[in-house]
Amino acid sequence: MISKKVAEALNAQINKELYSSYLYLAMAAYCKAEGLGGFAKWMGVQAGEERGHAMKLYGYLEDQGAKVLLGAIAAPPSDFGSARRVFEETLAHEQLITASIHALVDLAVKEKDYATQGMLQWFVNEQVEEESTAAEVVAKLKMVGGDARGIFMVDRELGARAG
Ligand code: OFO
Repeated sequence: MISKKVAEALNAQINKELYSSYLYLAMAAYCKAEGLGGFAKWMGVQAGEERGHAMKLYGYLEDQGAKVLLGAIAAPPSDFGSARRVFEETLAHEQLITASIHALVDLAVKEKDYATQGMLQWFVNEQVEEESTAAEVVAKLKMVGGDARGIFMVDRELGARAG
């Protein structure tokens, strides 16, 4: 059994993960409209992964006999300015999520909730990967600048993401 405080915080994190999914879906729609099918594919797969993160927390709350409470999901932006901005915003968003996960770990430690600490470790590790992947794409896009051929190549590479 987990405390009310921890259950509330995990429910709030479910909302953040679902917003992440919604944000990446909005980015997918933007990229597709800009003719960047590979970027759109990558973002679509990412949106699915974020839903998976929400469901991991959902399942954990259920396993702990806590009630899942779903709140309203905020509307994401629809215009991101450029392909590079898309990934800069992705990186900034993932950094926010990392801070949010770390705050959850702090709470679980404070509450002496060992099971939640263990469950959250997966998210701590996942965030290292999420930030590193986004930073790598930002670096590539900085390198190619406005060069259409370079963007085309990054688009092809992102389009190869399985999912
Ligand atoms: Fe992108 O890791 Fe969940 O939110």
